[in-house]
Amino acid sequence: MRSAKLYRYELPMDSGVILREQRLKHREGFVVELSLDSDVGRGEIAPLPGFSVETMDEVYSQLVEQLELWHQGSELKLDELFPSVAFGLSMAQMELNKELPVNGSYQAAPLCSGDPDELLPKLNAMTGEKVAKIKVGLYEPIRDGMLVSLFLESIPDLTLRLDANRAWSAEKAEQFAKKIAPSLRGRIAFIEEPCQVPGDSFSFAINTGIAIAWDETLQHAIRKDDFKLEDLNGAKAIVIKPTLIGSVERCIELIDKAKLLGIKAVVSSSIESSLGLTQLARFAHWQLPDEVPGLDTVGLFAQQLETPWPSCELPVVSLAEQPLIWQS
Ligand code: OSB
Ligand code: MG
Repeated sequence: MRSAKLYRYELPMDSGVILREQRLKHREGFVVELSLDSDVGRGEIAPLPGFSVETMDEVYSQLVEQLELWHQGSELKLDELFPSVAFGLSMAQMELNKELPVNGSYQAAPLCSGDPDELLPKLNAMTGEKVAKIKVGLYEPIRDGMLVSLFLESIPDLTLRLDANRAWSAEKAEQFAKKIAPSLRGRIAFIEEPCQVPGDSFSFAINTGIAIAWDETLQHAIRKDDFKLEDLNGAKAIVIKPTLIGSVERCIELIDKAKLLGIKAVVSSSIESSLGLTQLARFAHWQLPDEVPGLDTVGLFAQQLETPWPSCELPVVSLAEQPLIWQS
C-alpha cells in the first residue's frame, strides 16, 4: 500500500545570514514522506528565495497534485515539475527504493564569508586535502585579492575555491587578479562566476590563468529546452545545486556529461535543512566520491531537522513536530 505525508517546516536561521542582500531569518520548506508497506523515503522541497523561480505556494500545489498521482500508482513525470519539486520527490523515491547509499561526504569545504580568522582553526582541523571556499566580491576587489593571496602564501598545502556571485565588472575582476602572483593562481581550484557577464568571466579565465566555474550560468542555461553542457564552455567546473537544477536523475545525467567533457562537477547546497543536506552528502559521495562537495551550510541554521549533520551540535527538531499539512 502506498501512502504519502507532506510536512511543512520553518527553521530559525543563525542571526547573520544574508542572501542576495536580504537577511534570511527563517528557512521554510516542505518534506515529503513516501511509504510503501514498511519502507519509507523522504525528500525535501525548499525553493530558495531569490534563487528559485518557483514560490512556496506554487510548490505546494504541484506537490499535492503529484502526491495524489503517486498514491494512485502513477509514475511521476519529474522533468515537467519545478526543479525543487523534482529534486525532493526523486530523492524520496530513491530513498524508498533503497537506491541512495548510506555513506556520505560530510567533510565539506569550509565556507568563509568575511572574517579570515574564523577559517584558520577549521583548516587546521581538516584531515586530508585542505580546501576551503571564500566568498569574494562583497568588499573591494583589491582587498579580496590581498586576502586570497595571504591565505595561499601562509598555508602552502591550501587549495581555495572562490565565489564572486557575478559581483565584478571585467575591470574589477582584473584588479582582483593583479593582487595574486601567477605562481599562486594554480592553487585557486576555481572562482565561481567572477563577472556580471558570463563572457567577461570566460575572458578573465583566459587572461589570468585562474580557472572559473559556472553556477548561476548553469542554473539559467538548464531552463532552456535546447540546453547542452558542451555549449557552456570555458569553465573547469560546474556547481550543481540540485534544488535549483531538478531531479536526482537529471543531476546524474549532468554529472556523467561533465565527466565525459572533463569538467569537474561539485554538488552544492541551496541551504537545505540538515534533512536534505545529509541526503545531498550521500548523493555526492555516491556520484562523486573523490570530490569535496560544497555543503558547509548547516551552520547557517539555528536548528537542525530530524537527521543531524555529523559533528554538528545544533539542536535537532523532529519532523513529527512539524505541521502535517496533507496525507493520503
Ligand atoms: O553563492 O553559491 C552561492 C548557497 C545558496 C545560494 C547561493 C550559494 C550558496 C553556496 C552553497 O555558496 C555552498 C557552496 O557552494 O559551497
Ligand atoms: Mg556560487
